[in-house]
Amino acid sequence: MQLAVCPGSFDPMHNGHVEIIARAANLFEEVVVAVSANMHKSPLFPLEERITMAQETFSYLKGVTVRPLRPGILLTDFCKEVGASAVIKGLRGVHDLAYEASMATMNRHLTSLETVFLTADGRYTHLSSTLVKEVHSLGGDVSEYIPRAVQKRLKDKGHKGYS
Ligand code: COD
Repeated sequence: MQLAVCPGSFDPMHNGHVEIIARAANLFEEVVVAVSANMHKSPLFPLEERITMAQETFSYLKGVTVRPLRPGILLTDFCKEVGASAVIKGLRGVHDLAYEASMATMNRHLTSLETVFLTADGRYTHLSSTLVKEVHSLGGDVSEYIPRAVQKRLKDKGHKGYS
């Protein structure tokens, strides 16, 4: 069975992530969305809520499951645990490539884990979770960029009081 892991912080998940994961589900029999607990700064959404939003978003897609990527675990060890043969990453441009290529090489050296890069859809190359949060916090409408499961919860946060 071909299984791939799509890891990320997903704080929150946006349509750039959703599009990459949906395409991964066309390539692999099973896709595990690994939601990282290990954030350098405190997330807007707690891990449990980020997992719930991802589960709701992908409930329609056969073969896609959502799991926490617990703190202190290497991605390569997580992939071994779930039996993944590859990691999937989305690339928005050369900036992402520079950052992601070194992680991909390190992961391959650690356990022969391969990374498959999918180029971001043109509609979402400018999109990041940070930008979604910033625009929303300043009163901008980001609803066209985030799945329904995130829209409601982001609205509940109001517009002010977070960065
Ligand atoms: N379009 C397409 N794809 C996108 C877009 C977009 N607009 N935005 C982001 N993506 C993709 C990128 O591939 C990105 O990697 C992924 O979505 C997730 O994005 P984020 O921002 O939610 O996640 P990150 O970058 O914070 O996640 C980092 C990881 C959790 C993947 C990383 O830190 C990790 O692997 N941690 C595990 C610990 C480990 O093993 N460290 C050593 C690595 S060598």
